[in-house]
Amino acid sequence: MAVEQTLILLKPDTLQRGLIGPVIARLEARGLQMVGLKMLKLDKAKCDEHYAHLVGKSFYPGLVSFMTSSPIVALVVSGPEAVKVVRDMCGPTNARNAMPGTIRGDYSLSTQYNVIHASDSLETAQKEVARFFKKDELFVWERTLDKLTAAADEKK
Ligand code: IDP
Ligand code: MG
Repeated sequence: MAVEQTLILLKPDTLQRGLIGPVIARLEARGLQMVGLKMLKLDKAKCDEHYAHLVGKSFYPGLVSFMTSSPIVALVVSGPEAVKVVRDMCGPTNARNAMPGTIRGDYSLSTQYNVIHASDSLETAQKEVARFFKKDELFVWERTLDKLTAAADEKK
């Protein structure tokens, strides 16, 4: 079971609706580890690069104006099979088809305003992580708090 990193974008609708915290809480509660976390504003060039597979679609101009309308939050999370795990947590693109319990299924009724982007394959994840994060913005860290707590609390 491979430990993977995947890229997540919390879209402008998530910021506007005050749902950044609840969405991140779900990722953390699932056991995924935060490796990178920042707020940024997408520009058209970056949007064209990120959504290259959609340039030319009739909805694309609307998607660009949505994605560049407010800041977004970009995250890299890590965990066992994280790419598939996070995609499954998101649910399908059209949130009306997403099951309750998924992020899109619980927070959206829209195809476009669907709260979250997540990389769709390991290969895409590697490209997308590098698109949004420099190496020194990624932190690979150990869950040491349990060990530290046990050691600290032993001292009377
Ligand atoms: P994904 O986000 O589930 O991977 P993609 O097909 O890669 O879906 O599309 C990227 C984003 O473009 C979607 O999350 C959604 O915001 C938007 N989008 C995709 N299809 C449509 C559409 O038919 N109408 C409006 N927006 C769309
Ligand atoms: Mg996609």
